[in-house]
Amino acid sequence: MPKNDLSALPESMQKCYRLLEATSRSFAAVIQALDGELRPAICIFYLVLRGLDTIEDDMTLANEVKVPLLVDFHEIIYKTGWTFNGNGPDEADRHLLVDFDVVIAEFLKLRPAYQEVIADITKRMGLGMSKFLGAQVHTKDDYNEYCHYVAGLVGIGLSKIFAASGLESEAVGTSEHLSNSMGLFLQKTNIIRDYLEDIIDGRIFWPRAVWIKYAPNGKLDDFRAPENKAAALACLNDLVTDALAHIPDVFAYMSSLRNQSVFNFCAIPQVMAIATLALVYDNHQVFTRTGVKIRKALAVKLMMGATNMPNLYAIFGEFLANLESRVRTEDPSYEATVAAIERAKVML
Ligand code: PS7
Ligand code: MN
Ligand code: MN
Ligand code: MN
Ligand code: MN
Ligand code: MN
Repeated sequence: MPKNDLSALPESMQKCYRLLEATSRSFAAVIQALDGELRPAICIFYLVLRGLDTIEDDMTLANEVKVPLLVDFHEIIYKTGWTFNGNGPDEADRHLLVDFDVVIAEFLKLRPAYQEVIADITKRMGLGMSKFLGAQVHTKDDYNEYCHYVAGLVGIGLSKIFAASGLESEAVGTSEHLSNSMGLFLQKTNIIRDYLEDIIDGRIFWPRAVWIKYAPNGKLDDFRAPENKAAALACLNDLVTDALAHIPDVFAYMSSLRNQSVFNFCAIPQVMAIATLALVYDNHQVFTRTGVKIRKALAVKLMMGATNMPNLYAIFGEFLANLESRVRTEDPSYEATVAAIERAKVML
């Protein structure tokens, strides 16, 4: 079957691909390009987690309603006909849950090996999300733990599905530390970039142990004021430096892949993340406007280029050199940032 001909599929699977296109900014094309059984399995995995994240992100839901939904979501995906009429971060996400019965119908048709991975990851992510509804991200360990629940587990689950398909080695499925790092690099980039959006929504994911070192009056919100620009940039650059530390694991994981469609699927979010980290590094716009994003033309260039290890190294090398050219000796993280860049560059 040609990869974009959906007409031979059941109506409910066609509907799932339409929900995927409506809800994912960057994943729809790469998921539809995956080989064989991975295409429906990863599409459904995406929609299940997008549904769970829509509940997490729904700030109109009382925690007494939200917590049981998050914790029980791994059982909900087995309930034929279940739907939910709530308020997602946007209309497409809300609509996904209104039509969630089709996702469940297609989930139940997947091979049990895929269903078990998806249910296990959904269970652990829902529990982790609920734990952090009532807890703050105090320490760096908390920060790594939250990112593990919402993104590291995605990497671990994806890797187990890749291995179960036979398209990737068993080792990919068992290297959980590297899979976790793949997710943490994406999630930390998202959290750093979304400083203002998350504050406006009443959520804080920046770890207190880091920002308290810089916030002049002990409030994260202080970084928005123009007079606190130096402190804000110092904190931002500290967090970018922390994220850069995952790059060696990203290279090790990517080097272990052998299927081209899996490689492209994994590489594209990673190159978008390094480009985003370079964009936000030492950039005061993070504190003054929402939606700081790489240019569309750059995104297209990166997506087309990230197809093999030499090209992946070349793309990362370019952004690492750009970062290195912009470090300031007055920055409190200066030495740590240079060290993190050097540790990544020796692998190029
Ligand atoms: C199953 C393809 C490729 C080994 C929906 C892809 C929140 C950054 O925090 O809503 O709400 O602002 O912007 C994707 C590892 C996960 C991590 C995750 C599922 C890469 C729901 C992506 C994506 C692992 C939990 C952006 C993690 O959402 O975030 C599939 C390898 C979903 C990946 C969340 C965050 C994604 C994210 P927030 P967003
Ligand atoms: Mn979320
Ligand atoms: Mn979200
Ligand atoms: Mn804590
Ligand atoms: Mn975000
Ligand atoms: Mn995110």
